Amino acid sequence: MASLAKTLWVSKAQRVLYFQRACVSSCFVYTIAVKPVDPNQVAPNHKAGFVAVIGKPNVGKSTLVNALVGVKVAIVSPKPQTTRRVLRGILTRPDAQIVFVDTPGIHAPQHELGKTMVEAATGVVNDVDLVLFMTDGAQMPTDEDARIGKRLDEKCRVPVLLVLNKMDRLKPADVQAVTEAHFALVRYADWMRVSATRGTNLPKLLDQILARLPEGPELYPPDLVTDQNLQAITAELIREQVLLHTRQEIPHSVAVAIDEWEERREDLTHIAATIYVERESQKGIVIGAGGAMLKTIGQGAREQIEWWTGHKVYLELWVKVWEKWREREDRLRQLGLLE
Ligand SMILES: Nc1nc2c(ncn2[C@@H]2O[C@H](COP(=O)(O)OP(=O)(O)O)[C@@H](O)[C@H]2O)c(=O)[nH]1
Ligand SMILES: [Mg+2]
Repeated sequence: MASLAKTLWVSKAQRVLYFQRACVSSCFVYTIAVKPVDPNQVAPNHKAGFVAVIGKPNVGKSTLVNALVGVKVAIVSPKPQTTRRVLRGILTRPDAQIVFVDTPGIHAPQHELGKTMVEAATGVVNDVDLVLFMTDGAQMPTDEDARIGKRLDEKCRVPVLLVLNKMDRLKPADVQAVTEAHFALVRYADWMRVSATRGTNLPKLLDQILARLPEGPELYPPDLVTDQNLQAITAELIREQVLLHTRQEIPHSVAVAIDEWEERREDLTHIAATIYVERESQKGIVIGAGGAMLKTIGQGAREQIEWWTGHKVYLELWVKVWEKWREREDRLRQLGLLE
């Protein structure tokens, strides 16, 4: 798994660009090689394609992508707007390769960061073979769901599958009214009721997806589970721990950057990362009394980073204040949240 995570693959027509990371002190240098795909090796009727998962914040998009890929490629939290950028999770089977495109939740943005997140999410809709429009199927739909449905009706030219998630929470008495209200969200779409956390109906959903994908060779190498490199995953895993352990405005005010990445020994990677917050008071909360909170965050993240690296990690965390970073394009660029 470690070697997969360290490798970043990008597909382009029939060719795959192979990026291999080399570390030079704290900056990362990429070398590029080209590996052509042999069309003769492709199984007959093999399917391959991109499937975007879109919807309002917190409906379970990232949970679904993780469940279908079988590896946690996207962080998840009960707080809205956890996913900040588009990322891919790749499921490879003998008969198909499905590239799931996880997206930030579509909402009415209140700052520059929110704007770039919503633009990124809506921008993928016509770059894929299929759109999964996910809603919280345990509740009546909201105006946000209706706006997304309308946008899909107007703009989306690829098939849409309506996915009603969180069926484990749907009360039997509500089934008919809630389901009908969700059907009214999009003009025409097949649908599936699922529970991403329990895995209910996911094999059926996969069958529905496969039926709508084109035939073709693999788009990514078969052992790759995500297009993110290990530094990006690490920054996200640290941010996830902050989301889990803090409340109120902190989760939205936090960004994480990797400052140093050094493989000190074959079995030990030294990582230094900075957690950015917007105010001094938030810095105090993230550090906690006697550094207790930062320790908890570091421990939770380190265990998961070690799963990806396959060996020990020494994680050094710093907390710094970057006032109003979410409003500033230069900061968003530095964090890789804006191209
Ligand atoms: N009960 C229940 N909770 C779910 C389900 N799927 C996701 N969740 C929870 O919903 C919250 C948001 O999930 P996340 O995947 O981050 O949502 P996203 O913002 O749409 O990507 C998390 O607390 C998940 O555990 C589900 O099928 N049932
Ligand atoms: Mg998400």
